[in-house]
Amino acid sequence: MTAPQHIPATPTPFSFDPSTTALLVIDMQRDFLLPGGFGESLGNDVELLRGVIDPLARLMTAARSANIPVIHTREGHLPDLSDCPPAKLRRGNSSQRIGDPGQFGRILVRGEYGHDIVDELAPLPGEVVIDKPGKGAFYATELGAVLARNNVESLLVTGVTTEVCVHTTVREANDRGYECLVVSDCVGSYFPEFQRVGLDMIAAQGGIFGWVADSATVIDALASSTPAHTSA
Ligand code: C5J
Repeated sequence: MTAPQHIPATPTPFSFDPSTTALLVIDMQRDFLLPGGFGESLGNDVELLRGVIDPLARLMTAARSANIPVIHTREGHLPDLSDCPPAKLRRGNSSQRIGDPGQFGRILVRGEYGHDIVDELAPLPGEVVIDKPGKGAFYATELGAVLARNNVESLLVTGVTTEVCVHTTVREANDRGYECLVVSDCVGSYFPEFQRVGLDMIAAQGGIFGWVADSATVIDALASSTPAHTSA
């Protein structure tokens, strides 16, 4: 336990103890972010997501320097798709479904090139990578156990997409009692309107799901914090 720190945030300052905080990096995968990948094949402008890479890389460096564990997630499925509900398989573009061949291997299938995290944000050896079959990072994963093992109470939440996997995970985390700060320029959506509204929804009603602050503000706070974690 170290002294609580405060990050200027919306709707109020975010109080956190660095020794019980983790940085969650959601689904920064090639399938969503690379030109020519699954996300772009659905008609999306991947540049809107790629803008997250640089600030998130800086935030990850700051978190590692403060000994705050960095936990990565990847959305995807087993090669036989046995963990993908038929309803999820049927969604989306009929010519580009989960498991179909894409430019970077089978779409959202574990072990394929496109399923892995972009090079710029590659996990360091020893960092936890959670493979999740759903939108939420808690559903059917070991994330809850990892957080409990590390005494984590607060999450700095980043990744893509803001309104889908980030929001679902923040809502799951709230229901499990975690305090969540969503880092505004380290989450991304293919839809500018969803990005704006997604962030507004987090902090509305006095912080119904949590807090929002930008990466420069969070990095400043981490730089002046007293670290205490040793591993994830
Ligand atoms: C989506 C995600 N958007 N990681 N996945 O399908 O948000």
